[in-house]
Amino acid sequence: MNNQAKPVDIFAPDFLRRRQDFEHLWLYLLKGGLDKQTRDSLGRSSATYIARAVGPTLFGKNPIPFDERDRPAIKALQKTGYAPVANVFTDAEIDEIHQYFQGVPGSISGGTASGHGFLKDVPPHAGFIHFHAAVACACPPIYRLLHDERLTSLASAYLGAPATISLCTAWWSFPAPGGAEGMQMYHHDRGDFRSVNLFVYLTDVTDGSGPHAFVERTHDMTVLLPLISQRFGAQPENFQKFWQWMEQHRKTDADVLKFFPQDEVKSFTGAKGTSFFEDTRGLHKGTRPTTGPRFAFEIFYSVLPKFNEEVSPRVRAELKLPPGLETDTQKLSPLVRYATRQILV
Ligand SMILES: O=C(O)CCC(=O)C(=O)O
Ligand SMILES: [Fe+2]
Repeated sequence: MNNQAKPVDIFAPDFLRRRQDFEHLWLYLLKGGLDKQTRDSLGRSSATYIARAVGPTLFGKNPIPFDERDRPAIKALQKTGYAPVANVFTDAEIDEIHQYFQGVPGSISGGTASGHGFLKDVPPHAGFIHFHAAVACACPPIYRLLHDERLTSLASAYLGAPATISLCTAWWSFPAPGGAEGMQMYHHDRGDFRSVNLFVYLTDVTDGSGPHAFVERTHDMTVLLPLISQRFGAQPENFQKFWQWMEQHRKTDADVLKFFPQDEVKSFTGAKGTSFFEDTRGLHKGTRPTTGPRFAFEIFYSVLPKFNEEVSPRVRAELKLPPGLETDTQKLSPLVRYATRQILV
């Protein structure tokens, strides 16, 4: 871990009592110190803790409120790890988002490229351009979505605690030469011990333009353990091999298919606007595009903040937003104000 590279005065009386010492310990536990069973348990406990610490201020004595129409989505998330939802952007908003991201710089990576620049500057051999949350949140349709109380309630009800938006990002993936890299290989996210993502396609996504893929029921031990017990319980060697393999951060497609039949791998193709929630503690990847690029957007809702990222919220009142969007923080619903506090103040 990079914290070990920094000189730390281990003889100082406040060593291990400072905020950053605890953040480093927390990240170590999250990113390698604990097995999945323990990580998921910690996620549940931290949700209980946050619900008790924050819930009374937001909702009084009431449980986390959510729209009854979202009950099936919450159930589907619990059971399979994902849930399609109605398109969150209109076609006109998607056009506006495309326009917006042509005019702001992002981080170019993948293939043999790296650097900072605009979409028009991305070289043909690059794999990605990612736009930072501080840039994305000022795009009016995205700003509106970040403040969508119904979506935030859905995410919170699934998490079991008022959600924190720890990240929102838009990114293009390109059909660059070379093999799958980074998030194009199956992996599980470790942004928090408990989290859920909203993904939105901003271009049409076919098999050739890098569909997102997810291995059903791999997100939470309450569903994964019964599944694997049933599948490999009678073969102790395979059972053990599976859990060791699960802890590897990145996995090949061939290895995934050794443990899971193809029909348990959900591949999300769909027209631009396609929107779905997914618990990315489960195995997933963004398939490497082969025939055309893909533009996507995501919001990462978690129970605790993402400690490996600095908080640098934008000031709402300073954003140049069109009328109709609430920019007075004091006037927001308490849940939305709480959820967006890492990104906007
Ligand atoms: O590009 C994709 O579909 C995968 C993205 C991913 O792995 C993530 O957002 O955690
Ligand atoms: Fe991921």
